[in-house]
Amino acid sequence: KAHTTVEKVSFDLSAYLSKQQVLVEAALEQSIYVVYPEKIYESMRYSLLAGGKRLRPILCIASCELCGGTVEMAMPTACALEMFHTASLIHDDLPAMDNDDYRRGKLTNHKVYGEDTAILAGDGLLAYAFKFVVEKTNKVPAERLLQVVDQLSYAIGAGGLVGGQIVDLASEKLHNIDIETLNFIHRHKTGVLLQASVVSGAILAGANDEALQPLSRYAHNIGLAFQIIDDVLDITATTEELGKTAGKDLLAQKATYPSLLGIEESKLQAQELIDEAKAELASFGEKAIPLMAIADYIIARTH
Ligand code: GRG
Repeated sequence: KAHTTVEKVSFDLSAYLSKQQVLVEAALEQSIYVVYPEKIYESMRYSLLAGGKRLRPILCIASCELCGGTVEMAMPTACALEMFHTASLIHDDLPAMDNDDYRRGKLTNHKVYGEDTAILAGDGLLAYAFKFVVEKTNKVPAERLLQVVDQLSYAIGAGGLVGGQIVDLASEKLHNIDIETLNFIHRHKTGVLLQASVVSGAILAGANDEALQPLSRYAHNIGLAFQIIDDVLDITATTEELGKTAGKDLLAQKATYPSLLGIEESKLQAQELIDEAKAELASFGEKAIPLMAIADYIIARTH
């Protein structure tokens, strides 16, 4: 298979990720200023700049570069993707949803600013993300920008994040959910935005369908693998921290990939998805090394 040859090329992924993270962080830092009414801008900035891996922006930039575009072309969309992601996390953490006190190692938005402001901070980020893409993107034809806006709006709506979240909420009340429902939830809560990240980067660079299709399948596969690994890490971290009984309790409590398939089978399936994702990139040759390495990172990550 073609991807085994590229694996031999040495590529320092952690250096690549840190470099991209620094660029994204700098762009995000400048994306929102605090003006009157200060409270809303402060709360939007609080969550947007609370850290995180910046995976979606990095995927967008990598895909844009793979298709012949530049970092500059992709950056406003990359920032918008992080704004969407952050908005969804703020809302997900609310008492009416997951009711979490901590996110990215810091107090959640509603814990700091109150529930009312946290709802508005999510709304503000959602709206501003579109404005940011339209206003800040340079050197990209308007038609491409329109396609990007189409991709993004689909990904955050009922066809994506919102749709995944509502099925997730409904399934929490059930004891057993099947693997199809679990796949639906993760595909929509995670996969669709990762897909939009990769596809919008490629669109900005002017990629044609021949390039967009395999990239879209790549993103779909890494999205599901990402979630499977997340579930596995949840169990293994709980077992390490609190002992075997706690790990088993967690396995029994929630419908996750490890609880439906077992830990080993879950890892195998994730590896298969990663292999398939990398195979999709074969026709791009060495230029696809960053995206290949990101796929490997998803399965190798430990937190
Ligand atoms: C407001 C757009 C919007 C949606 C509302 C609340 C909701 C509907 C959807 C929730 C979606 C959700 C919480 C998905 C989980 C996505 C996920 C995999 C989060 C973890 O992502 P990482 O690991 O996190 O990339 P960091 O912190 O590194 O960015």
